[in-house]
Amino acid sequence: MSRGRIVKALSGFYYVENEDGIFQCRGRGNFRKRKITPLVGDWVEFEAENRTDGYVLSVEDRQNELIRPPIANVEQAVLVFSTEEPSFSSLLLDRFLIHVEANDIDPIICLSKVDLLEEEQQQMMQTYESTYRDLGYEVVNTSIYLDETIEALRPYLANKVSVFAGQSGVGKSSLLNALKPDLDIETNPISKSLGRGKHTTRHVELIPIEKGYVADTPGFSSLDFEGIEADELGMYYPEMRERLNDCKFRGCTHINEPKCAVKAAIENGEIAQHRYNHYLQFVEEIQSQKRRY
Ligand SMILES: Nc1nc2c(ncn2[C@@H]2O[C@H](COP(=O)(O)OP(=O)(O)OP(=O)(O)O)[C@@H](O)[C@H]2O)c(=O)[nH]1
Ligand SMILES: [Mg+2]
Ligand SMILES: [Zn+2]
Repeated sequence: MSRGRIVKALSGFYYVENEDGIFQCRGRGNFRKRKITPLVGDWVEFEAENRTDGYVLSVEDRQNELIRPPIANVEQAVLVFSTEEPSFSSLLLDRFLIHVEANDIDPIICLSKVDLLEEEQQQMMQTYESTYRDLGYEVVNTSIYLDETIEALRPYLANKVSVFAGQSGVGKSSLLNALKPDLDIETNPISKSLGRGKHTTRHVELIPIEKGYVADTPGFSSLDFEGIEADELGMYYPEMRERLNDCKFRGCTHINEPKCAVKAAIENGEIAQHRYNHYLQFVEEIQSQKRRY
C-alpha cells in the first residue's frame, strides 16, 4: 500500500501520483455505497501491482473541496476572466470570489485576452481592476500574445496547488500552454454563433509547474451557492467583513437595518455599488433556493 495524490480523473479511472510515477487506479468497490467520490487533488492510499490496475483504497480528509470545478486541497484559485470573447462579467467574478473565500482558497484575478481590449473598454476595465485591488485581491492582466504578461503570472504559481477556473473560452488551457509550451493542451476558438466557448477541456487535471501544480478545468457558466447561507455571505465580502463591528446591530445583514456601516460606505463611495447590488441579488437567490425545498 502506498500514499499518493490523484492528479487526474477520467472515465472512471483515477491517476495517482507518488514518487515512483503515475498509477491508473479504480475506486474501491464499496466507495459508491459509502458515498465516497475521490476528487483530483485528494491524498489517497492505493495499491497497485502494476501501472494500470491499481485500486484507491481510502481518501484522506480534505483541506477543502470545490464542487465546480470538482477538485480538493487547493491553495489558490486563478480566476480567469477574459476582457472580451466572452466579455467580462463582474457578477460571475463576485460569485467566484465568494466560493473561494468560503473555501479558504486564495484568489488571483486573471484578466485574460487583454490584446483584444478596445480603447473604449479600457477605462471600464481599469476601474474594475482598481476596485478589486483595493479589496486586497491580486489582479494580473494577461495575453498569450504578450510574453511579459505570462511571465508576470508565473511567479504566482510557484510551490502551490492552484486551480485555473473560469467560463468556457476565457483561455485557461491557452494560458497553461503559454506557461508550459510542451503541454500542448487542446484549445478551441469560441463559437461565433453562441458567443461562448465550446467546452474544450472535459476533465480536471493537475499539471506540475514551478515546483507546484496547476489544475486545468472545464469551463462553466453558472455557479450556485449550495452550502452557503445568506447570513454568512457578508463574511465573504472583505469590504463588509471589515465593517462588521461598525454596524449598529450585531448580525446586521446590511439590507434594511438602520445605522448600517456598509450602506454608509456605499453612500460615500467607499464600497462599489455593483458589489453591493450583486450581494443583494445573491441573498435573494439563496433565499429563493431555500423556499423551493
Ligand atoms: N486574442 C486572444 N485569444 C486568446 C487568448 N487566450 C486564448 N485565446 C483564444 O480563446 C479561445 C479559447 O481558449 P481556450 O484556452 O480553449 O479556453 P478555455 O478557457 O480552456 O476553455 P474550456 O476548456 O472550454 O473551458 C482559443 O481560440 C484561444 O486561441 C489571448 O490571450 N488572446
Ligand atoms: Mg480548456
Ligand atoms: Zn450593516
